[in-house]
Amino acid sequence: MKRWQIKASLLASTFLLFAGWNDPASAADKKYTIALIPGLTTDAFYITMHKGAQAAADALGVNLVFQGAPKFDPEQQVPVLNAVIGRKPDAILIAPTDKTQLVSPLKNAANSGIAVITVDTFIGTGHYQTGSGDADFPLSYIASDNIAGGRIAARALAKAIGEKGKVYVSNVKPNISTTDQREEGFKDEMKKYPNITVLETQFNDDDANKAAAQFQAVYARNSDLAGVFGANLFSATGAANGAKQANAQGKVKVVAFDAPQSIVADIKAGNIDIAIAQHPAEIGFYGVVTAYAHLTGQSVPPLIGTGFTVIDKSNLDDPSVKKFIYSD
Ligand code: T6T
Repeated sequence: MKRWQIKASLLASTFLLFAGWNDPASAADKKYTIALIPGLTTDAFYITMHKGAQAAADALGVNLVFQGAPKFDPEQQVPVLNAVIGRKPDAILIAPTDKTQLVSPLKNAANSGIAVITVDTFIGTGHYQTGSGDADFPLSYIASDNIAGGRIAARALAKAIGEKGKVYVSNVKPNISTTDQREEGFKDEMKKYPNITVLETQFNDDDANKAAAQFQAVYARNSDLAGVFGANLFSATGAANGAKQANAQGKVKVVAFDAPQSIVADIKAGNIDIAIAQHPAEIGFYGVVTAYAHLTGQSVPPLIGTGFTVIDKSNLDDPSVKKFIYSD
């Protein structure tokens, strides 16, 4: 190699080295930290969401932190959120446990430069980046279509009870976006069935034992009770347990939202008729991908919808269905 050739190649490599410092591509080489704050840590729904998020984080070389409270409760979630904000992650993915109580703590996160995305649940109206209202600042909302899910539940329960009789919704508590919308979709769809009466909703505070006791109380007042819609994992599990304790399993039909292993076992045993599985792994996966896209300068959609898989006795061993059963 001639001397000028050596000089030229040295120059070229030096240039490349320095160009790398300012090259936007090197921004993508930065190790981003994304925090995922679930509604609560011990729920198979969020455990499965975490798995999906971790798969995306591994693929993208992102550092994923999973931190949450042991109960689905804004009073416990806000201190967790504040601790996470203190660690200054690049982005926060959060399932807010209340539509209004999480607005101001999340605004603090956004004001300190952290990208905020909500997964599963939303704050405000769930319409983000509209330029109106005080809760449109999150970049994106990634979730199931919960109104549609409530409608699916209503149709399934109506069919199971021969389109007549008394039913009620076992629900968590008001002001949670997901479960509010499921109840709304369910009740609206039930208007199409004139011979079905929807009794007063029973709120269980995400406590399956309370949901079981409520089943027994409603059944004691209404021996002709035909069905229950359990609007989330603990509501459905509790309703099915209540039916067993009251010796009403099979007689009172139960439609469950969510599909952990235990609910699938209840379908096998005939205690639950149908489970509407959400796709929490997809929610977690797209959550991380969306945050990463934003952090690396891409535009992101304000809403990403994931689907459902309806599970009953006829399909629960089908591999294309089985993959949507939640991990414990
Ligand atoms: O149904 C899910 C979730 O979508 C909801 O927001 C809260 O409850 C679950 O986590 C199930 O327990």
